[in-house]
Amino acid sequence: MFNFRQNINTNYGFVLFMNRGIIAIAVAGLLITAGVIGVFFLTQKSAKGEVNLTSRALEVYGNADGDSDVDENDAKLVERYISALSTKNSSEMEKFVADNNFNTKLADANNDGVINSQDVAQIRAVVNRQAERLWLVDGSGADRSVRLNIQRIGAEYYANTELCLILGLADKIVAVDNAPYLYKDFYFTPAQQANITNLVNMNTPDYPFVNELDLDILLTFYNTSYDVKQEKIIGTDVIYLGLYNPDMSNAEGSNFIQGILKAGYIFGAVDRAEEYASWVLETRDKLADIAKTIPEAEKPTVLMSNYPNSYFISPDTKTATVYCYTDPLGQACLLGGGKNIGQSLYGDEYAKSLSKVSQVDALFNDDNLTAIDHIFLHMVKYTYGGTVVAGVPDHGYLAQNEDEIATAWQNAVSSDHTLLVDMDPNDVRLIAGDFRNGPTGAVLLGAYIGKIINPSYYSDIDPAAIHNHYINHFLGIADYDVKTDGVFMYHLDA
Ligand SMILES: [Ca+2]
Ligand SMILES: [Ca+2]
Repeated sequence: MFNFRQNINTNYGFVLFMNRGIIAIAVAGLLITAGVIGVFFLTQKSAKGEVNLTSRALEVYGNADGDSDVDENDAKLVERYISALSTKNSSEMEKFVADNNFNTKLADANNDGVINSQDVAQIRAVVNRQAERLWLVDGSGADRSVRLNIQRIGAEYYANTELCLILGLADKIVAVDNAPYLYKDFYFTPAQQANITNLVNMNTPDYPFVNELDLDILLTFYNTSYDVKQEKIIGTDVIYLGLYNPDMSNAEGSNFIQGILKAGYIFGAVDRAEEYASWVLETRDKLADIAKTIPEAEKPTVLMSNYPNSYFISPDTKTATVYCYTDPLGQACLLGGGKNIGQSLYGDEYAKSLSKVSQVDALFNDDNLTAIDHIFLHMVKYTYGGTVVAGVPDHGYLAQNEDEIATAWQNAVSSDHTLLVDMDPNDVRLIAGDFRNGPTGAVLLGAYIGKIINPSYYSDIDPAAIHNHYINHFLGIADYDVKTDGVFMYHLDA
């Protein structure tokens, strides 16, 4: 077996302008809209041109001033609050809270219901990594605490595994479930692989087996059976970070960005987490800035759908999924300057939905009202349940050739699919599940889509370079180049 992690870069260079949750970037201009639907809120900047990574308080206890970080400013503010308590009356205290954006919930750093000097000490201990535990609000909105001495990490599915790599934690990962385990030659060095156990199916875990692994923390993929996992896996902090729904239309307000930043505090990699979050936001802004310059009438119409369980894998299936506004696939379409067919099909429901299922006849009739210019078909081969989906071709980081995907593509566009006759089959593409199931939000896929469907507008965007930067710089995997390695997107002329 070959291995891409021969030269792992553990000495991450931090961006020089980085500074605890506030990133100064020299970009002029602000957002605004491209029609009522398809609005992306671009990065909000202060009067000084600084960027906030979160539009709401980072939900880590100790964040007394309600910004995007926990730092010495929070400790000082809690000291001032305690001191004010002894001299001010209640209306003066209300003014203090309002004037300082004082977050009375998060200021209680040890979450014991009282704000006192112990919280000041806890904040400083969080900052210098001396705290025994950290309290935070998880991706489901529930209070949790985690021990900070973390040596043995379990990570579920691609997003959590890749986030751990981004934060430089590969040496501490001791268990992943089946899907990332099958990617081990891509993710891990041979030495790291020797430490890693396959958790197999974490949708319905084998609890005695998981307990034997003595994990300090388990990053869970989704919040179903979250409480059961916490109860049954003894002595392990089970945490749902909330990476599942990135919501690039309002990433600063999303659990996705919050989850990345919270992981920085859990694992002692705050600068790295902030660097990654800011890269996602900057890349999103770059793409959205281009998309908004394209006149609505010029935007190609795009169907974001999937290959398995659909009309595209078997014409006997009469329905197809249409990914809508709130799904990362729908958002990638918008970041690439596409008009999502779901908008005209579903009206108001489009903006509220992850996906809907339509009869194929409604998508591919000949009335020209629903003409589709491009189709992108998302694929998942290895599921969270530890299964392999039948009929889905090999794709992604470790795919070694295009044989299987070429056959699948021929199937998807074959003459049996008579309703596709009005389309150029080369405008149908199969896309790797990695785009949606990793922790990149919609930005990687959005860059690819923009370059394909609006090449002149996205002429300065180099999707392969963005993807390689993600792999080489953020995942820390050297000797990998998406121009020659892996299979991520396919049509006949690819
Ligand atoms: Ca703060
Ligand atoms: Ca307290």
